[in-house]
Amino acid sequence: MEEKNEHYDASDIQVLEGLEAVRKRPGMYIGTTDVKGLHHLVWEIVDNAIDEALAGYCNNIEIIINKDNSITVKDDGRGIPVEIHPKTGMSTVETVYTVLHAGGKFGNGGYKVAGGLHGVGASVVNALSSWVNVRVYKNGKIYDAKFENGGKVLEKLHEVGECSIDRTGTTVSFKPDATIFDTDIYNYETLKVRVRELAFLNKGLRITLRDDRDNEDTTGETFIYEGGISEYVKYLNSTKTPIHNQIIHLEGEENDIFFEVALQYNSGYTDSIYSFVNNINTHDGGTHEEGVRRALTRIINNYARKNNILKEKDESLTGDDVKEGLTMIISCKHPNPQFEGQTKGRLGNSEVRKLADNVFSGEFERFLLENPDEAKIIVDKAITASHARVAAKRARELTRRKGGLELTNQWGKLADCSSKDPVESEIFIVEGDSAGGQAKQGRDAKTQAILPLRGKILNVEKARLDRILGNEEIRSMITAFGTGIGDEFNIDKLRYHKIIIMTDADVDGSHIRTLLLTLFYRFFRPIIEKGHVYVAQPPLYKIKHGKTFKFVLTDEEKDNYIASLPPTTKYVVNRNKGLGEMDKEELCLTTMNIEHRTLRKITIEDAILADQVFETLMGEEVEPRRKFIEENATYVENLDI
Ligand code: 1YM
Repeated sequence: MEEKNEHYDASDIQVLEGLEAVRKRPGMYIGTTDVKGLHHLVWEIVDNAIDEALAGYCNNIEIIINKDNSITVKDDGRGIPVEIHPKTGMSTVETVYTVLHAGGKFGNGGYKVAGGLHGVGASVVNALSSWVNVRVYKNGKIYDAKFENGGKVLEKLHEVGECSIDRTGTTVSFKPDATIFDTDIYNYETLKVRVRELAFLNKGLRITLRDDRDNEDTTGETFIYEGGISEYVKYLNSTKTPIHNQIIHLEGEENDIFFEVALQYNSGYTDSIYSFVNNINTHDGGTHEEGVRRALTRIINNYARKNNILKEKDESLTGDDVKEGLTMIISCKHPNPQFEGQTKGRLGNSEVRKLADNVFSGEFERFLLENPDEAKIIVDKAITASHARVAAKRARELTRRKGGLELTNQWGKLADCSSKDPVESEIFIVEGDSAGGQAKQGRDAKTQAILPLRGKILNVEKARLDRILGNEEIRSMITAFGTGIGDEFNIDKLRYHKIIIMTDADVDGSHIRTLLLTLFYRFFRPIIEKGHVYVAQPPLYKIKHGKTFKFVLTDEEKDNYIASLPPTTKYVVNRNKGLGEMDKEELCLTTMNIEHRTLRKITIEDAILADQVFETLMGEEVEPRRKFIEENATYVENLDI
């Protein structure tokens, strides 16, 4: 301390005590001292540059990971003020970098970040670094200040040269203190994800990220998005299938609170809704998100009713219905945000709810009126979601009410396997009581469960999904799976790792398969995605000659087999129409026995196709149905039209 210069006085003691408090309890200031905390330091410095961009003075930010794992952040803003600050007697640069909570006192206006106030993070970074260098370009001059060992002044702010009068900005380099952090190695990808996000959230701001550790000649990667959050939505939807072309972008401002939303629906069933306040992700939502959700639900309902898409008797669409397949970014810039909740991930300002609702409803309603085609797509999507929701609820109630497994051996009931190990357990869903009976007699009772379905109840064209879920065998199937359904679904509880659909090779069989795949796709999608669903392949032909016979799966196999017989051989070919045409030994040997059978694994594409077939078969209009069946004749095998 003796090395300190003559300016050392009572206020300096306060300063050092302040920084010492940060070093004693770093968690209180940056959350953790693991790799997350290490990266947090970068954002504390970058935030000051972003604030300068939000204030309208900075267009370019550069972040460099240096060879020694120190970080450099540069901006082309006004430069941190250099004059002596009346309260501290130090330059403002030093004040910002050594006095805790300094920023708020000096920054006038602007948007404050989550941790607290403008510029506050700089002193925290200094306290947790082994050295910090600050360079300011301002007034045609270049100034440096240097700190070491957790914020002790090594060189007070002083002029080091001259620059063009147009050249302004701040460059900060720092090396995190290795005695405080668990690791001192920065991860480029971690930085890149947030840099990209910051570029999306601040349209037109150019941010470059560079890693000099392996090679100093790299130019790094530059992120700049003139479209802002609309480009964010486009980026998020790039791996999905958008169902309308336009990305809807709405914005408004009131009392210095700036609010914007971008959204686009995709064909998926989950939503990707992210909200931000002053560039901070509000994981737990808050008033800005509530305002938008409320307005979105109300406006879509109003539009659907006005245009008679939703009839008087119809139930209203819920918030869940209108967010299915929705990709949306909500961004709010607020001069005085109140962050609430345990992780401060929720915006609390009540005035924002009204503002968000007003801005969103006005602009979104206008969009729907001006774009009737897109409006129809969006409303239809929500209505389909509401049907699925009602069906899932009904199914849940029904499976709950019936409860328990019915493990009796009567027709139409599940014959379970004795193994409790899902990995080796299989369930055959068999069309028809007679084939079901045969399968039960010939199965390997240890690992193979059998559930017969009575075909007549499953008249796909006439039954709606919710009615199908009311069907008793379907319900025992759902109960047997063990996973639950809808939002209670849990794949870890699946009792059989192979679910095998075994149906006849005719129209009814094809219908039942379509129905089951649709059902799985809508309510048990992960069992398809994880590869648990199969279709059994019963032989198509039985070729008899003398006392021997041979089962084959395809026409090609049949022709090859016949060609391989000696020339005078007499043979008879039977086409297998149904499973019931085989006796139980034949069925089990050819179709169920692990050694001899062929199973086809169902992919998500198979299931999507089945879902479309189902939708079209259910449709009220005859012409599209007819056309669809013609075009998909190979899939909807042998369907008479
Ligand atoms: C690489 C990090 O810190 N840039 C930066 C910081 C400030 C300003 C400009 C600035 C702010 C204001 C006026 C103001 C800060 N200034 C302060 C304080 N980049 C980086 N660029 N002039 C310049 O807010 O009025 C804190 S941060 F407090 F001194 F104003």
